[in-house]
Amino acid sequence: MILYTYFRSSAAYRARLALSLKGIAYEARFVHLLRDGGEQLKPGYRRLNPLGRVPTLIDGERVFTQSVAIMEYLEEACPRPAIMPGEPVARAQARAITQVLAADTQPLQNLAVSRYLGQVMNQPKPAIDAWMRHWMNNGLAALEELLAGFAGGVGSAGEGGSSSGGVGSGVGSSLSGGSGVSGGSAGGAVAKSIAETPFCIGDFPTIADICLVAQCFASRRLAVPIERYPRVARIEAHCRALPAFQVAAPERQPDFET
Ligand SMILES: N[C@@H](CCC(=O)N[C@@H](CS)C(=O)NCC(=O)O)C(=O)O
Repeated sequence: MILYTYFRSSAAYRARLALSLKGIAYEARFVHLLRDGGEQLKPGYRRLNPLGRVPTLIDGERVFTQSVAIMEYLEEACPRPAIMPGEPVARAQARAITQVLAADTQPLQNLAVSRYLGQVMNQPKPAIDAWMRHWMNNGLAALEELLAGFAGGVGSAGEGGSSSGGVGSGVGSSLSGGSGVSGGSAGGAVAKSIAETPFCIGDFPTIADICLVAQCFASRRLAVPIERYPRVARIEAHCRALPAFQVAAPERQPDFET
């Protein structure tokens, strides 16, 4: 496989982490987002990735864009080791965390957005940084609350839950603190609380942990105090100590710059 990546990109970091956790070897091709007006915007690269973003993954003749789609493709093409929980409620929880960060947080801090705020909206750098920090804190605060809900047992399988309520009912119950949680039996990962596991959900790293670690990296660059979010900080520290996370870390990439 070939991965188009940039060390500083949190979205590319997600793809690197998924590949690393699955032990999949790949050739890295570097796309410098700042050099020469941004290599991601050149026509050659845009033929692979029409939005002009990293990452892009090539597997044989196939081209994959969007880090979440890439992670899910890798999970389906190479199921072991898994980076998704096995149980439906836990899968929905992992996807919810993924969406909070990949859909509702990172897009607001992206380079294209900050460039637009500066060049088109004439905003000065301090205002742009304040914008980015605002949305980062917004996402991290929501993440912390979601994790607390999962840890408190709401949204988890609980005692003998039936699976009839399905994913929507389980997650809805967790957010409202209700007791009618659903889910299940298979895997049992969902029943684990954060007190028992160092990960977001269950006892192995999933796409939720991948997104959490990548978001913490992006937020630290703007001096957002991750320690304000103790559960997030704890999970980040635990994951970053694991060899598979270390290999994919920005500072370990050949294109790393200080
Ligand atoms: N939703 C996309 C986001 C990709 C993305 O925004 N990548 C950023 C780096 S983190 C990028 O390439 N930015 C270049 C630009 O904005 O010009 C994904 O998850 O792959």
